[in-house]
Amino acid sequence: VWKDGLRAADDDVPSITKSIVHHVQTSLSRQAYNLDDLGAYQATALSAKDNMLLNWNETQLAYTRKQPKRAYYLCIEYLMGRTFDNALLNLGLKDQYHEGVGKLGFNLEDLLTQERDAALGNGGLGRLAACYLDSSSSQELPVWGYSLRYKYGIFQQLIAPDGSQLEAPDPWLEHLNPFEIPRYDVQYEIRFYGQAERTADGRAVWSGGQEVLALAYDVMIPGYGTKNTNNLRLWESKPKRGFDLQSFNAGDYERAVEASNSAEAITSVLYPNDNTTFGKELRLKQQYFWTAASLADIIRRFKSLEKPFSALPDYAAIQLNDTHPTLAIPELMRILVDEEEVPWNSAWDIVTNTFFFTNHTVLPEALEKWPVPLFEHLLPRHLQIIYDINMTFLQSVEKKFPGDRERLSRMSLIEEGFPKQIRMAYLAIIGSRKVNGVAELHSQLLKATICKDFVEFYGISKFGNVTNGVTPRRWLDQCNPGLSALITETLKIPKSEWLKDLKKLEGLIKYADDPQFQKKWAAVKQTNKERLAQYVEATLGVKVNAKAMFDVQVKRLHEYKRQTLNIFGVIHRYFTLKAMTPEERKKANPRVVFFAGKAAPGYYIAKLVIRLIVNVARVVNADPDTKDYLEVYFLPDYSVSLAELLVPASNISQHISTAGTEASGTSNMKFCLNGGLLVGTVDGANIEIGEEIGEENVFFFGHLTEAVEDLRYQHTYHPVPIEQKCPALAHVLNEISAGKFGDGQTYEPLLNTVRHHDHYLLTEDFQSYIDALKLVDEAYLNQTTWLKKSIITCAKMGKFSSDRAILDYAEEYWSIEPLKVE
Ligand code: DL6
Repeated sequence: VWKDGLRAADDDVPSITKSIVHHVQTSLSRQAYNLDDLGAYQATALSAKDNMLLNWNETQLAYTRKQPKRAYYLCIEYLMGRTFDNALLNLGLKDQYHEGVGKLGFNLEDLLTQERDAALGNGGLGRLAACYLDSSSSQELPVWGYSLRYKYGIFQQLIAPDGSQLEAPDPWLEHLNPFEIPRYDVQYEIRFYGQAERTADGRAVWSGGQEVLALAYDVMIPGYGTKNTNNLRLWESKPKRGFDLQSFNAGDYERAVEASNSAEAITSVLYPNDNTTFGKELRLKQQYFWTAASLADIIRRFKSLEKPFSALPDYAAIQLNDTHPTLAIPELMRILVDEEEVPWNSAWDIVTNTFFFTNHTVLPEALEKWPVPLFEHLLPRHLQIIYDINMTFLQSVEKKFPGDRERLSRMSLIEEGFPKQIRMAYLAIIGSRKVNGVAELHSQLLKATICKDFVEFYGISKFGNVTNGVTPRRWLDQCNPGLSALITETLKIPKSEWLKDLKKLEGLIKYADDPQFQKKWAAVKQTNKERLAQYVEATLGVKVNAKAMFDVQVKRLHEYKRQTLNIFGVIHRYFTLKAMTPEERKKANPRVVFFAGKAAPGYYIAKLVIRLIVNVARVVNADPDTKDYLEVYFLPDYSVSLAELLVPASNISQHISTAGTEASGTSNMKFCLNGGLLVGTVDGANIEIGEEIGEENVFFFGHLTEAVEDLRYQHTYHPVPIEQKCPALAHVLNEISAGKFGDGQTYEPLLNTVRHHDHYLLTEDFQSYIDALKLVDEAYLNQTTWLKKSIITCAKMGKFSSDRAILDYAEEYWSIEPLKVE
């Protein structure tokens, strides 16, 4: 029996309390009478896990029995956030657990906050992967994720007394993790270094070097309103042989544990870089360790079907999420050619029909290249394979474009230089069946830049677009229960219907002008703002004016994302308010500006931006003249959980990258889905959001992508002093220099990025940005039209459900079909 189509009816409250108490006494070996919130959370989560396990087992059994084609999503980051609340929602057991936990003297909301975020990702790329897993289960698609079980996730961000970012480790596995299953029965040996000897038959033997073990941990991914529960398999590195007994016996303990430390180091920490490469050997080791273990697992599963290797593409689609897993291409060639004795050409056919590649950025600094000497040292056989692939590929290019030597050198997998470098994106393109970008503009830019030669070589049909999406379960229902309830009540259909078919939100449009509905809509937003204000008070000890407009920019700190434009805009606003008489000020729209986000620890300029924001906040918030009209906060340690508080509370959010730099953006989708309006440039998915909800509901500003190249040229070759180009911005920069917000010298390197070259074109966009913010103020004064915009924005966001995106991948790329677990 299923209630609301969501769950088996035997999960009643008494059974739930019984199972929680059982876990307290057995799994935790504790007594119920002196249990704290942490213990109560662990026992309750273990009880929910039992429920998930049944579904997970049945799902895996169904896949094994019915042998559908499966997709494997290889992503080096999964930014999962908390699992528990999502698990209860997807299982349809939230109310029962609420009551059951209450009967035991606890409050479910308190227990939920005991869970630490699984922060195994940096930003958009990792969070997208997490949304896609949720959607794959919810859409009953046979998809598994593969990644690494980092012992330390993204660092915890602290703010030092001088305002700068400090980093602390994130030991997220310190306590029991109720949601993972160690699989001691699933282990693979992975080799590094050593020698590769070619044999006469075109194969090779790779031997020697270091061998480590990959041990699997499974994380269950429950679907919403279905039993289907997919799997995320995370690999942990282990030494193959505990420690070196000989050294140990000789009393050399350091040496004895050296090998084991070096093995364990592979999955010890997530690299904290977003949209930039990090050419370290350990990073390359991580990439190979993960792709080799995942492929070994996929091939073992395929071999159990007892089909010829030529059938691999009929049973497996492997998605390369950005270039990080590109080593899977030469690794599959190695397995097929060296181990399974498949002839080279047949192996290449199999490979190029199995892999799919998504690019997530056109920023040159994020394009992965590995120096040949480093690569050869770590993976000697893979280098041979890459050279062989390159030779055959360049021969075919030569055949199509005879005598075009420039083209050959442009398209080669090996970039000439000292040292030579391997171009991973090119390897991913030529080794994949299809390639896509993550928003319309981004996919167009890809075809015109990185992929241009490849489009000319392969034809356009190999290159497509899948616009990103976000899961409405976490990013509406879970984070904004008030809005979810209002939507369900208004649409008069079960929640489970619109949450799985987000276009149904369009049913709200007819209420957009209804004063009663608007009132309820506004009340939900106000409650969410107060909830955020309480959080700020609890963490920063300051009272926020929750009646003011909440203006939010939260994302990784990056020059291209232009948090600088925002903070310079804030300073400009502050000066404008200061220059007003008290009477004039009373007409101003009070605004609270929130920033949050982490900077890569080695990214000097990004860290300076944080420092500036914190110090501007100190000055502005302490000024009695302007305090009622402008507040600024930098909320430390941005995370998925913090986003779940910020997103529902925004009146406007800012997505203001230089045109052509943000591949898509996904938080823009989350804010709009929660009825927050968007201030943005004509970039990434902002454009498609504008197309869906109507440009009149978005505050667009700034130059278009087509103008960017020319403007940069002007800045380099015909620079105009900033005082002339943009006096308002020049004034802001001069005041910072003069020490208005603490020692001006500190910020000079940051200010100089704008004064000279201005690669991200702040001077070009500043005035139109200020004008757009002015329009926001005017629009906000008329709450009736504002609320209408807010309602329409939410109602028209159906396209941006990750369910739509994952179905696009399933149909247009992977050719997999839903398989319902009965
Ligand atoms: O596609 C997900 C996300 C986009 O929304 C962002 O616009 C884009 O910046 C981000 N890209 C990366 C690139 N990572 N690497 N390497 O994170 O992807």
